[in-house]
Amino acid sequence: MSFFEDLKNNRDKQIMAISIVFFVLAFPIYFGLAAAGADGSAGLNEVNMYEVTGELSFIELAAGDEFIADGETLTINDLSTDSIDDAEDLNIVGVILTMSYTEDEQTTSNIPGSCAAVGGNPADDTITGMTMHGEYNEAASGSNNGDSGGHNVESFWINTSIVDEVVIMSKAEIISMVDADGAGLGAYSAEITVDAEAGGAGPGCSRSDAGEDVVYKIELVVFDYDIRPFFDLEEL
Ligand SMILES: [Ca+2]
Ligand SMILES: [Ca+2]
Repeated sequence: MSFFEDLKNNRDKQIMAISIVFFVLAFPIYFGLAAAGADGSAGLNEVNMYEVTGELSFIELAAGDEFIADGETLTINDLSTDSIDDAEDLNIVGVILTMSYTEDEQTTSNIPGSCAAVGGNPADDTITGMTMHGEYNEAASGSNNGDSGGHNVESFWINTSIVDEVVIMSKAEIISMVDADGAGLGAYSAEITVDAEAGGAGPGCSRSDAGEDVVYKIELVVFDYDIRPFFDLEEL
């Protein structure tokens, strides 16, 4: 028996078929009306329930690997969004300086090889990074814990608190919070400072710490946002 013949004779299947047709028609109509109400004629200033989502991407401005002497500062200058094609079309919302480092201390002794025997431990070095862009400066310190480590400096000039959230606001308000509106364009620079500490050593042995090797990367953060009317499916 074909599906249609079966359908003619089977009341349950008829009800099911009618229900399917109803929902197939009803859902697009409901969403169409709701979307029109929330989005279309309502305009930018109408307050509604919106879901704020988006995707982050990163553009490398600079990267390197430098030995920075104890007490010295490495300055990374002359960075600019002028080096990026169509930068003005991108929503550049922040900058991230990523650093990683190890530990290098020298042990010396009058008796060759004796330092390995008498031990001693390295002392922690402090590595401080800073990003600068117009009025937006951010700094953060990390430690190699006498071994290795890494940390980031993250600087954002948008309000990230509403990203991936459902909010009751106007589209204009949301845009003012997540759109950098050109604030990410222009010059950038960064600084990395090392404060090295030498650990203790056993008798007849001494330790020194001249600084630290820091691997760094400076990236712009681009946020491609999406503001959609939000419908609570449980309320349908
Ligand atoms: Ca050290
Ligand atoms: Ca060191």
